[in-house]
Amino acid sequence: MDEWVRQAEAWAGQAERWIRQQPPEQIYVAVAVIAVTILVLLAASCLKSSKSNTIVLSGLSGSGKTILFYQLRDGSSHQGTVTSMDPNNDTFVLHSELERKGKVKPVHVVDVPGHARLKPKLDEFLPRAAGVVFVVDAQDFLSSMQAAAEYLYDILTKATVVKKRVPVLIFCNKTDKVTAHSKEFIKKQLEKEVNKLRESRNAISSADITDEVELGVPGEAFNFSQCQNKVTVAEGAGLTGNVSAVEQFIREHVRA
Ligand SMILES: Nc1nc2c(ncn2[C@@H]2O[C@H](COP(=O)(O)OP(=O)(O)OP(=O)(O)O)[C@@H](O)[C@H]2O)c(=O)[nH]1
Ligand SMILES: [Mg+2]
Repeated sequence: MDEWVRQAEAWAGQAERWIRQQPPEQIYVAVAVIAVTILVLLAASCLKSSKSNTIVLSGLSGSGKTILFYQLRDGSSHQGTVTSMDPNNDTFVLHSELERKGKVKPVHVVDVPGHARLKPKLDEFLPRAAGVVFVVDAQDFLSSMQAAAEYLYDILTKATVVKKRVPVLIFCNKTDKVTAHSKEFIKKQLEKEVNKLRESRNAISSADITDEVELGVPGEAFNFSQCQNKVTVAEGAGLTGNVSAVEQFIREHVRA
């Protein structure tokens, strides 16, 4: 043990002598480099921890956002809901992860009602979204298809969504019903409708266009893979608790 201490002292002495032999400028540069590196590492870790944990649930009225919100938080549909008049806004650990051991990061979930009057609320939450879930009623899809496409178009052309590449999950809900349409069908129809909207808006004089970002590739039929942000499609049913696709989406974009 003594020998080890002596050896360490000898090394320390050698190091001290070597440092004394170096020109002082070199020492200053080395200290500055170390300090800057520490600062950069600290800033990077702060940035990482300040990454948003907000997931926005959007979609037409009646598509099933509030039931989905309850399923994610409580693992229950609370025996039905009424049309929401205010956003549901809560930070919680996903119900499906309550039993999980180790560190689980809570998620901030906002359910923005589909009522037209409350649409501006979406602009309040989109800038801090780590992801957007766009809920579609897969059972009653055909009658609400145009309105759903318009709402989705509005989200996909928001500068905050495109520039920050906020991922969007189109969640085809109510697939517990046998008459529900498949996610493939819904995806195709929404792409067609968005394409129509894009063409009609491009035909309007550019002075009247309110879209913040142009969608798709000019001259090509629109499809979601042309979006700069990732747009994916999944299916499930909030009412029966089949929401694993949404939970997976959340975990992908809000790291535990
Ligand atoms: N069969 C079935 N019905 C569902 C499902 N999810 C929601 N519903 C029903 O759809 C209706 C609307 O659900 P909500 O969650 O209130 O819809 P919302 O999107 O919050 O509507 P707004 O608050 O008006 O924007 C309710 O009667 C639900 O019971 C589902 O997965 N399957
Ligand atoms: Mg609601």
